[in-house]
Amino acid sequence: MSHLSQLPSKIKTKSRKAATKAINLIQNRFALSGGKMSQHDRVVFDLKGYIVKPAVLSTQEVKVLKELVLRQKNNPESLPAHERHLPGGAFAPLIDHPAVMNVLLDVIDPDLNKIRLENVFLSYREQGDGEWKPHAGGRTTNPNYAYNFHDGRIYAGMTRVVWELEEVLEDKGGTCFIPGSHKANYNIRTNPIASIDARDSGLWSSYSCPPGSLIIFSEAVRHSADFWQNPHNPRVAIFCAYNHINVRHHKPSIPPEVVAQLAPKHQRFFREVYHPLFD
Ligand SMILES: O=C(O)CCC(=O)C(=O)O
Repeated sequence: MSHLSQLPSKIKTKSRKAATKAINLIQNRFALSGGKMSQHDRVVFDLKGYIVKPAVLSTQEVKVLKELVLRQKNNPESLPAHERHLPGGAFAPLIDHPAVMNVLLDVIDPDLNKIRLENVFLSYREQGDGEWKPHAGGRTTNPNYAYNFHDGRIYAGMTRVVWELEEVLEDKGGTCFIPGSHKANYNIRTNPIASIDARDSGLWSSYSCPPGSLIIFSEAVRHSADFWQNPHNPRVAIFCAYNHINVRHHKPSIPPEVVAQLAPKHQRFFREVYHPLFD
C-alpha cells in the first residue's frame, strides 16, 4: 500500500529527471552548433597550453563590443545599470559563443551545466602600459590550476578566454606563454627560476592576431602580461575566466543587476559552486 502511495511522487521525480536530461542534451547540442573542437586544436591546446583562433568575430561585432567596453570604461553612467559592467550589454551573447563552448566542453567538462564563468574584465593598455609578471606553470593538485590528461581526454581547471578587440602584433604586448609549461615536472610555480622567467630567456612565446580573435589558455600554463608596444592601437581585450562548476578561483564580483538581466541560458554560467545533481 505504502509503495503504491509513493508511486505518483516517484513518477514525478523520474519524469523531472528525464526532462532535465533531455533539456541538457538539447542545450549541449546547441552549444556545439559551431561543431566540436577539432583534433588539431585539441592537440595544440594539450601540447602548448593555449590556442589562438584568428578573426572569430566580424568587423561589425568588434565595433559594437569596442563601443560598449570603452563606454563602460569612460562613461558608465550613460549606460543602463545592467550594462555598466561586463558581462552585461552587447558582450552577453559571447558568454556561450560556439567558438568558446566547443573548446570548454572539450577541456573543462562535456556537460554544459558544469561550466561556470566566474570573472570577466577589460584589459585596456596604451603604449608602454603593462607589466611583466610570470605566474603559474608546473603540475599541481590545486583544482583551480590543474591540468590533467586522463583516459583519453583533457581535464582543465580554470581556463582563460581572451577576446582581442584590436590588432595584436607578435612580441608587442599580447599575453606571453611558456608553451608546454602546464605539464612541467619541476615546480616553476612555487620555485621560479629568474633565468627562465626573464622576458628574453628565449622560452616565451606570444602571438599576433587581427581584431576579433580568441586566445584560450589553461591557467596552468606559465604566462605573463607584457608591456604594450604597438604604436598603432591600444590593447582592448576582454578576459574571461571559465571554471568547473565544483571550484571557484575568484571572489564573486559580478554585480547581481548584471546577471539578473541576462538571458536564462547565460545566467546559468553564474550559478553558485555546487554539483548540478542537487538542482
Ligand atoms: O594581461 C595579460 O596579458 C595576462 C593576464 C594574466 O596574467 C592572467 O590572465 O592571468
